[in-house]
Order: sequence, then C-alpha cells, then structure tokens
Amino acid sequence: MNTNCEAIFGLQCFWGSEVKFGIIQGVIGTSVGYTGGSTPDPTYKNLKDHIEVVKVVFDPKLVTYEELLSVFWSSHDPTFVTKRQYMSAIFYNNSQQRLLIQESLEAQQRQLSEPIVTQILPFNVYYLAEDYHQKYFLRKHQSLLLEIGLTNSEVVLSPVAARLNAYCAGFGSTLQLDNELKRFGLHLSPHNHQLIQHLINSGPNLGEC
Ligand code: MHO
Repeated sequence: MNTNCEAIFGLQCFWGSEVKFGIIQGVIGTSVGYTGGSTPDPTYKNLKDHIEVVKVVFDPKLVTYEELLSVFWSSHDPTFVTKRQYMSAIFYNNSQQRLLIQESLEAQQRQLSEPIVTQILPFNVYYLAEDYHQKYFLRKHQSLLLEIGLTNSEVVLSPVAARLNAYCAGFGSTLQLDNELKRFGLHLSPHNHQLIQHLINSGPNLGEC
C-alpha cells in the first residue's frame, strides 16, 4: 500500500475517530489501532505507552491529505490535555505529510486562543486493535453485520463497513446512504434500511466514547 494514501490520527476515543473519517467521501477504508509507544504488542487492556489511533486509507483523487487534516482539526479539541491513551496526535508517513501537518497546525493555531497540544510524530509500528473495537457502532447491530456478510478481518478497511459504521453513529444523510448503497450495489432488507435511516435521522451520537 502506498503510504501516501494512508493517514494516522489520534483524536481521543478511537471508536469515534473511525466514524469521523469513515463518513468522508474519498475515504476507502479505516481501522483502529495502537501506535506512538516504544513497547511491543499493546492491547486495549494493556496499552503500555501507546495511544488510540485511526488509520485512514484514502483515494487522493477524491480527497486530499489536507482535507483530512481539516477533518482532524474540526472534529476534536486540539487544545485539550488528556491522558496519553487519548492524546491528540498526527503521525506522518513521509516528509511531505510532515510539512502539510506543520502548515495546517500553524494555520489552525492562528484561529485559536489556547495553545494546540497536538503532537506531530513519525509513524512507526501500527498494532491493529482487537476485533470488537473495529467499526464499533456497526457491531451494535448484529443483523446488519450479518446481512452485509463481512468477516471480522473483512470489516477492517472495508469501504462499505466504514460508511455503515458512520451511519450507525448517526453521521451523514439519508441521501448519502441511498447513493452509496447504489454505488456499492448493496440491497438491504427493509428492516435494516429503516434502522439506518432512523439512526441517521436521530443525529450524531458517539455516546459512550
Ligand atoms: N468511555 C469508553 C471509551 C472506550 S475507548 C475505545 C470506555 O471507557 O469504555 O477508549
């Protein structure tokens, strides 16, 4: 995979991070995991010195890295100091990403009165999080998961799962839902279709994050 088309962000609870990027047109897959530490093999229960992050795979013809950086800044408070697990951080894959991050941070800082605490760090090893964290909001609806028929490993980085997970957290619109179901050639049962419409109409809800 071309690392130019991958972005890694830490912005508090990774269940919500996966939703915030999963809804963006041009994002073709997301997963959640751990990075940023120096000790091997972190797990959710033993995170060691790592933090919760989302990995975003995108099509640069449809969405740019700069646009993803805008989503990052606008979808959490980068001035908020919290424990390391939930720290605000951007991991760069190459010098071009590093430059774009630095520029966007400076532009962002000009609009804020509090200092930005976001760390800019080189990307190193990524540890995929446990299955039950992947597409957390989609997983709450087992009948939907069953209907789309993806295995645990297919849910990771699946474009369909990224979008459905975001809709299940109340993001997006019913128009986007129907356009994308068509694009994916996916026919949902009336029950599941109504369920997603209802969740979208109820509005964003990352409640447990
Ligand atoms: N408030 C949630 C956060 C989970 S997150 C994946 C919990 O404590 O379960 O860190």
